[in-house]
Amino acid sequence: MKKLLTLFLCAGLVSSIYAQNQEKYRLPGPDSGYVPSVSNLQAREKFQDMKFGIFVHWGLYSIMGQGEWVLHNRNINAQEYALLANCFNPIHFDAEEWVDIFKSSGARYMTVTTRHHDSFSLFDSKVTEYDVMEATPFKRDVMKELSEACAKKDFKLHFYYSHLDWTREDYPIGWTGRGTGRDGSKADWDSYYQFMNDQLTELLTNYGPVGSIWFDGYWDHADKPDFDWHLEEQYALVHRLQPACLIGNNHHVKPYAGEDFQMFERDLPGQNEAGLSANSVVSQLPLESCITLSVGSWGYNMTNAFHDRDYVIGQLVGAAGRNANLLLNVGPRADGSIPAEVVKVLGEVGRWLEIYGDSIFGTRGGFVAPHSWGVTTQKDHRLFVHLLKQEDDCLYLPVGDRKVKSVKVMADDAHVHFTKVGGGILIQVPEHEKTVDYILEVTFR
Ligand code: H79
Repeated sequence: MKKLLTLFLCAGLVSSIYAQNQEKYRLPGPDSGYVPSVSNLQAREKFQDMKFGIFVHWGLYSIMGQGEWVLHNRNINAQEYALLANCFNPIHFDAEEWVDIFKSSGARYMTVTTRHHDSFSLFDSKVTEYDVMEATPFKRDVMKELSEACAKKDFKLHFYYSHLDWTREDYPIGWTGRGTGRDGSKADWDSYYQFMNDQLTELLTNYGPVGSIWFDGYWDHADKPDFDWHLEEQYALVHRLQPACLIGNNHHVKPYAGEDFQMFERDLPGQNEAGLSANSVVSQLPLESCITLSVGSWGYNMTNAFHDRDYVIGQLVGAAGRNANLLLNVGPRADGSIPAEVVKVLGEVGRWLEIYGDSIFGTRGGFVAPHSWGVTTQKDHRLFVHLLKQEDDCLYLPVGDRKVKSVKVMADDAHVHFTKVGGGILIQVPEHEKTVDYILEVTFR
């Protein structure tokens, strides 16, 4: 509890520093002249149509089974931690099997950690020895195998890339990773920036089309108004290499020029339940909410419980109704296997989507804003009303002048009675068994 309180206080403090300093940052502002390419704009639409992706946190930390922040949380010496690489030999890793499991959930893409805050690279990188090829007995390029499996199975591949680093001495030490035994005087921004850009070049050159680069860690320097991440030049590099690749940055503040989508960590857009979105306005960019399936952990955690099917469906629908994708995180074990509980929940969500996917995929947030009873999604001339919590037998829908042709229960196509009232329609919600999401389909003429 004390820990939680400290984190909240800390987050609050950092948030207010953010708010004060965001304008002062030497970062590309909204007028810096970024014009997305046509292919990028098309990719944004396709991205929004996909609606559901799987986030994968996998790395050396998976061996310890205490989440991906273990190096920071336990103040482990980074050189000692690096010895975990000797034990990274995931004999059960099968890229095609992963993709099959992820696809069984109905998801359309995956975003995988190519390199997290601990600095270890899960791909063949020529600019560091701390990668899967040189530092581990495994010596297989995980990203290569995933990119081939994704291409084969028509699944889109996105890359997570950490801006912050808890091992390299050229990284200027920030809020986190202060107990990993580094010599802070060796910080060398030019060297670190070059390293990141070289790795991004590898990632965007060697693995076919990359759906997005998902940056994380910007907040590590939230207390320094003058800290310059040189995002503009880096974003330009990404777009030069792959113009259609979407850039997102998990900075928890309003998007900067050069970014193509906006993410919300552990939150649906417009909410701030996790306390990380206080300064995050909801922009006009495509949106993505990320949550964990394991309760409270991204990287594999041996002791955590898992959320269930209804939780995931509620979040997926809640995101879609707020015009956002859901990125659901899975933390595979160090041996490459995915816990049976995860496989089970993914399959259950997939079976639900087989029936109700038409109300999710290819939709945008409905013109009826989220209410206490649930949300709406829309596609062409149809509005899907997702009753996540039924409060009344009657439901008022403010549809304005639109001419309603029919209202049906999505599950069985049964017609539902409705009457026109001022500014909308009053729907008589049929009696039904309790369900996570009772969907009514309103068709307009
Ligand atoms: O990769 C996963 C996490 O490891 C990483 N992002 C997801 C996708 C992440 N972990 N924690 N956070 C992001 C939240 C950051 C919290 C912060 Fe703070 C609160 C940043 C600023 C305030 C605590 C205090 C950490 C730094 C200062």
